Amino acid sequence: MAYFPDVSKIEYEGPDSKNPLAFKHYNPDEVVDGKTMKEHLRFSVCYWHTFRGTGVDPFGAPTMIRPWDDGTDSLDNALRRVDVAFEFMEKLGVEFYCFHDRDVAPEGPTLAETNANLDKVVAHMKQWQQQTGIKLLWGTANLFSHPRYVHGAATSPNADVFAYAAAQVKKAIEITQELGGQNYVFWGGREGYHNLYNTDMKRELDHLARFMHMAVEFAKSIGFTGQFLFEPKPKEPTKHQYDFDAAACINFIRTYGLEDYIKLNIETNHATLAGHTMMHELTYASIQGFLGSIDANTGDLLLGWDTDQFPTDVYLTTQCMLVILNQGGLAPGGVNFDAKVRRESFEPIDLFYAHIGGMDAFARGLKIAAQIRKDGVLTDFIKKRYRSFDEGIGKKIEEGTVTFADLEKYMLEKGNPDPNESGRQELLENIINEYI
Ligand code: XUL
Ligand code: CO
Repeated sequence: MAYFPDVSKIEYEGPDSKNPLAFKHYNPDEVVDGKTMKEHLRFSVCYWHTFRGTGVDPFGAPTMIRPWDDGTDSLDNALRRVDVAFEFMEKLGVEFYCFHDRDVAPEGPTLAETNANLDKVVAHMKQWQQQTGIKLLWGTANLFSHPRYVHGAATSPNADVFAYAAAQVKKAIEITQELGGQNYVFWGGREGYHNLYNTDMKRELDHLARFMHMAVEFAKSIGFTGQFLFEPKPKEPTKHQYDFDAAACINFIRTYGLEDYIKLNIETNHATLAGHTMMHELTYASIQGFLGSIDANTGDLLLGWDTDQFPTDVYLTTQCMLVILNQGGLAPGGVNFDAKVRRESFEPIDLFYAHIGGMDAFARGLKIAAQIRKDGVLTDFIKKRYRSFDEGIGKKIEEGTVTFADLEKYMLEKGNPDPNESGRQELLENIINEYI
């Protein structure tokens, strides 16, 4: 049975095509900078927005028209949704998907029944994976929707809630392994606080670290070799999330001795909520060896919350791809569209338009970034800008062979520093515009 009867496989038709159901730039097997686009981009569809998004907002009821969904929390409905998801992903031509445990299967009255539901749906997903070749980029656990997690999961003051969350993550790692998942994500959920009058921050952070160590130890014990990823976000749902930004996450990971096991999954709208650009977050994570994967989306310039829109801005995707190419790619991570269609875009076909647009925007970003790098436009300028550290006193500073006293002597003899040079920001912005 076809759930998208009016859509056939989305093909690459090139930049001149006017077909809204075709790629203009994403040409999976085209080689760019030594790898195919498919290998560079490793696109992933997210289950929660694309197959569970209802369009509900704080002011209004669900709007999405999803003819396949009977609106119940039944197992049948969940199993049918898997059929829909795989038809969608196959037609779109993405290689990967991601999900939370609770996106795919209904919660039962007990943990045992919930796990049994999950096993049934996972078996169905596994069949579809085998049939289509679509793979799991990452799995994760939803530790934030159920009321038991009102005060957080691993940072809850209630030890039983911590235990429940641990049981849930154990199962989520098991099913991720069962499906051959290449990564496992921790996003903070409600790990944070609303008020410090009632919060023991030190104890909560210690608990969160203990939780992650247990996850890593469990993964090891079952031979799960996927990469663990921590996803920064500064606020929402709590006022202050502990996984605030890349810097805070890396500090947490290092403080608690988790640096050999966990990298970061960087999301655009989370970066901007933290007052950073995506390029800043990617660069910060990458230079320290922590950039593992990305959640591709975008916020809205005029709205201060996590709108999770599909990325269509080619400047943004170019900046992402510059950093990703600089570090030699994302694998085993990928580009996961943690993005949702607007509640006004309620027809099933909008799901295709949204993903096609995001994939084309990233394909363009990839091609543009590869050309910028090939021409050495930024790298040559930056190399030249720091050349005073390539020899003489600068070289000694970098090598750590001079002291404050040596530098004082050097400057007393020299009298004044060599003159500064222009940073040429406007010129470089003009040059980048020429590529875009
Ligand atoms: C929430 C968010 C999550 C994570 C996975 O803002 O981004 O969907 O990506 O839990
Ligand atoms: Co995300």
